[in-house]
Amino acid sequence: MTANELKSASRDTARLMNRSDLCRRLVAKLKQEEAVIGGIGNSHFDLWASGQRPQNFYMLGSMGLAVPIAFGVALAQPQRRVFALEGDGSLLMQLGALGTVARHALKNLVIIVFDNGMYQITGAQPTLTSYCTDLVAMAKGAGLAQSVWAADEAHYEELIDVALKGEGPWFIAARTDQQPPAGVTERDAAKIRGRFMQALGASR
Ligand SMILES: Cc1ncc(C[n+]2csc(CCOP(=O)(O)OP(=O)(O)O)c2C)c(N)n1
Repeated sequence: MTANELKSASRDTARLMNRSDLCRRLVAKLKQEEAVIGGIGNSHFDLWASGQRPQNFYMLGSMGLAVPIAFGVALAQPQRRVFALEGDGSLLMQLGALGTVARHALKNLVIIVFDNGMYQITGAQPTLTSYCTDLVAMAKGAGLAQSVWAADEAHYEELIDVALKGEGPWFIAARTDQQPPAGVTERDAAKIRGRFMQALGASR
């Protein structure tokens, strides 16, 4: 089954879900040392709070880098399934990455965007998605045919199951609420990088 064969939602009909809950649901399904890159913003906080796997990387510095980092990992390690978790604000800052992902069509790459319509971590300033911008439409326009809005939690889980088995790249968008993250990442960039590279067998 492909994502296109699953029921689809639109941004307007997608249920407002909770980012911490969605991170926990994802992590609970990981069994094969999949890599997960949590973007700056609350995505990496909730990834951290979902259980600290050494195959998780937590982006502390710049917006928009979860997808490029995940792309690099997926390119270097095609046997490993790689997830990028990104906020809508950060994704909007690095939109060109979607075209790069589409052009290379890595089968092992999954992008999950948590769209809360705001830059929540810096004070809840509204992003473009709270006005008129549809990230799934943008991803499709960038060439990512397998782009879908998750209708609700059960659909989100179905999409993750498909993405864990089927050929990517996948772009899964979830509308999320305004709840604060469930934890705060340890702010030690060197430790985060070292542990991640070691877990991926990429230490120098
Ligand atoms: C290039 C860059 N610009 C601005 C910032 C400051 N900044 C850090 S996180 C963030 C908001 C992130 O918003 P989003 O990705 O939507 O995630 P959310 O906080 O809503 O989870 C901002 C403005 C930064 N770290 N890097």
